[in-house]
Amino acid sequence: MEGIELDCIMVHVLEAGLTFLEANNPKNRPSVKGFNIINGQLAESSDGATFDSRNPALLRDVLVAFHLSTKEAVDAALDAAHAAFPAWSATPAPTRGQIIGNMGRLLMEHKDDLVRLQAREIGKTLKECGGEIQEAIDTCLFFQSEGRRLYGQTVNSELPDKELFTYRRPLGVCGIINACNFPSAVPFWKMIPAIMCGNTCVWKSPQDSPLLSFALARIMHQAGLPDGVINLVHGKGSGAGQHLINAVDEGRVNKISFTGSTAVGKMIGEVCGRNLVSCSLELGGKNPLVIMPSANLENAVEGAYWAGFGTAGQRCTSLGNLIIHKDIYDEFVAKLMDKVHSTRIGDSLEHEGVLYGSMLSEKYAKDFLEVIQICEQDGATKLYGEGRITSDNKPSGFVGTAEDGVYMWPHVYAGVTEDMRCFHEEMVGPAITLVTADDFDHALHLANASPYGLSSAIYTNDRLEAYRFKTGIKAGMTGINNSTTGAEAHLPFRGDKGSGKGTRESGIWVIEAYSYWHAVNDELSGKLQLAQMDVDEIEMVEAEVRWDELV
Ligand code: UN1
Repeated sequence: MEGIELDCIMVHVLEAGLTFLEANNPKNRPSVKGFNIINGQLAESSDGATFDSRNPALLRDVLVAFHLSTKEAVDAALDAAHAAFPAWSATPAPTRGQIIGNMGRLLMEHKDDLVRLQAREIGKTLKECGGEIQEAIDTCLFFQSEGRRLYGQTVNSELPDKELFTYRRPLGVCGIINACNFPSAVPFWKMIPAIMCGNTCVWKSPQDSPLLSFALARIMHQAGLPDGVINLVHGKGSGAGQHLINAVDEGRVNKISFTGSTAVGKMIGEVCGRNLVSCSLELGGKNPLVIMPSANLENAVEGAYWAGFGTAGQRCTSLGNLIIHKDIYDEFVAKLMDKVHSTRIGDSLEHEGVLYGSMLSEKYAKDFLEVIQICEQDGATKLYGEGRITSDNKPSGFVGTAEDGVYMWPHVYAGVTEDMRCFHEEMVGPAITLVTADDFDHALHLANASPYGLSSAIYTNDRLEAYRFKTGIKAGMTGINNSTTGAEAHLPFRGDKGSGKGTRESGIWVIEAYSYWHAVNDELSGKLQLAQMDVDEIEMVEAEVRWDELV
């Protein structure tokens, strides 16, 4: 294991099936190779091509090499999921729930190791990784008992001696594709309800968090999950991910659940649509946050700052347009900029108290630097931010050696108006755009003016304004006197407009996404009774109402 320092979780994962790639690996090359998990077994992709998982906060820390899965590998995963489906869907739902409960308990047991592994693989802070693993645990605990419900209904028949019932049935094999910004909570949001309903899954791990995905899949199997119920394939979107989407056209996938960009989501929606296959699409956002004069400005500054720069702005719920009423604009922006100037940035594995760490990967960093150029092209005024942090170009709050990883300055652009591209474009990274509103109606109009509709928020102490905002906004989620981020694991999650279509994630609502209603009628009369036609006719009784007698 030369050249790589192994965390405790790495040892667990190693025992669970990573192998030495090379005896004498050159410096900064991974010393171990990870595998797909197909039918519960470690599997190699057929041509052996690999890609590295690299710590974006410490680029010389290359964790493990993973397979770039081929079409054959994805097909093998689909075969295993299809083969496992009959027995798993016939397993009593409370038993399925029990296994899910075991997963939650194992996540609790390994929480500290998983938090460190996640922080190391995607550069998110330990605090945020802790919150995220907890979200995965909460999801397991919620669906453990849902396995004891999964209720259907009894429905009264219009005919005598006949009973009607509804049952929830699983859809079949689900293709799961998630992004690396929430690499534990989001795949659990998808796969836990999927398997609770009796489906089986092929999970394409995010290309920037394959090791964490591998560890999570191992834990799922340790919890007692039968082989083939969840099959894990690694690779890139254009490779393994695309093979999985193509399998929809081949009639081999019954559901796709995707979290990622709106462009890819639209493509997936087209493929699923033409095959009449159900899909859940959780896509981008340009989440608005409105500040009204009656708000507690200190509280509002905290919320806006966290929404914009927590997770280095890489949540799909991160703040996009900060819409500030003109009467408090100067005061609010002065307070906000004080906080922005003091932002502590660095690797949370090395330094305490950082607000955010590195970008999720070098690719996220490159895309961010490209997209913020739009702000300047549009003529927005830059209040703060100098692109990538280097030793010669760093904010005072940066800690560590900048060149070790991919770190960004926080960026604030002012003077943004509805006619600018940067008002409408999602910018994944630490950048917010400031927009001035003349009054409440204008603020609400601006909040609805982007093509997205994921999260939204307003700070106000006027109850009527809060009411008018929550009834007038077109978004999947709304915070009142709160930031745009921070959805809980048992409330419906997903957006509208360009942010997504279809059913919700989380809570009881997600069950609709992974089951269909089966209506069953049971004719007990021993004869054919025709619905609508053999129903007794009820004659109305002619009765004269004597109104004068009633008064
Ligand atoms: C995401 O960014 O895809 O509400 C998920 C939140 C988190 C989940 C974000 N609980 O910000």
